[in-house]
Amino acid sequence: MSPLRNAISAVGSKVKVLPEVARALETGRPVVALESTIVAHGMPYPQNIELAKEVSSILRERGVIPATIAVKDGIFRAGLEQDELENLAKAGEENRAIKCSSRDLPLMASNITTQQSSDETVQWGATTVAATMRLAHAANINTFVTGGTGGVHRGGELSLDISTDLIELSRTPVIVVSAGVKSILDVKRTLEVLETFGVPVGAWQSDEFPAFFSPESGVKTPSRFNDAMSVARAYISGRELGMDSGMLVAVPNHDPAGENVEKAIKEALHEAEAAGIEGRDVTPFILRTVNEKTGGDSLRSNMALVKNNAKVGADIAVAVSNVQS
Ligand code: PSU
Ligand code: MN
Repeated sequence: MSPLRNAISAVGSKVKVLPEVARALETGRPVVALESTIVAHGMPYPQNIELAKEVSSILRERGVIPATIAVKDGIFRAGLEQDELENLAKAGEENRAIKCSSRDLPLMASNITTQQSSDETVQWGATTVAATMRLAHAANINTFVTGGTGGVHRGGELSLDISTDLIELSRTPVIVVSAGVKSILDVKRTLEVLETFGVPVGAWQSDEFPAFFSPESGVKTPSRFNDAMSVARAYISGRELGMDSGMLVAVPNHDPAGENVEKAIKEALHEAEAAGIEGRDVTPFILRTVNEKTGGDSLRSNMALVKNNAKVGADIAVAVSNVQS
């Protein structure tokens, strides 16, 4: 073995897959990846663990095996044990988890200190949509359910604050099921960038691209997906053509709390700007502030939309496994 190959196996660049998930993948049963940023940083404890359990049940009821993606003690993971998930759910508030995007994966695997991981108490890399896609693909999982993906931030044409999620969608063949991108982002420019990067994007049973809390963004969707089988066929066609891009399936959230949340988001955006909050800290700040302002409505609505996405994602994962077999 060459020295480089030796080094690669020594740092464990492979994903450690939970036995239940590995068995499902070997036998062609559907698996859905779930991200860990939403658990560690996207929602407070204990609502985050409640939601993780409910999402798992929704998937299992439909014959789908859940696989939460994360980095634990420098090891890439697909599928967590129940006690590990509990540990992750408390890790955000206890500063034991850092937000881990694609570029952080190799650094975390070799314990390289980054700006946010200099603290020795860090055990978890909570993976964003981008990092989750990357590890899901490495583990051979093709469908991934989340809440919202990142995108082009407002003013992004000057700040260049554009989420790696969009780059990853262009180069990693995983179907991402989300409620669209938040209205704190620039929805129009996000869709422009996805078009430039050649990413198939569609709204689920709607002609409008959804804006996370609300089904309405005022922007028409580039495509419309009417059923899980058509998503699965489109995905397989892309793979057969040798295309590496993922796909974005945006599911409208019809939870009634939406309006109230929209107003709070606008206020929180002004506050973030006034406080000089930038870059990767913007999303967690906005989510926290909006939840306080809406007396919990945004959290409830966020939980509802993830569960809704899980139902759609489960059907898509089943359809992909049927097309493949
Ligand atoms: N949207 C939410 N909650 C979240 C995120 C998005 O409602 O926690 C997270 C996701 O993990 C997403 C990431 O991938 O924020 C995008 O961060 P950034 O813009 O720094 O790339
Ligand atoms: Mn960013």
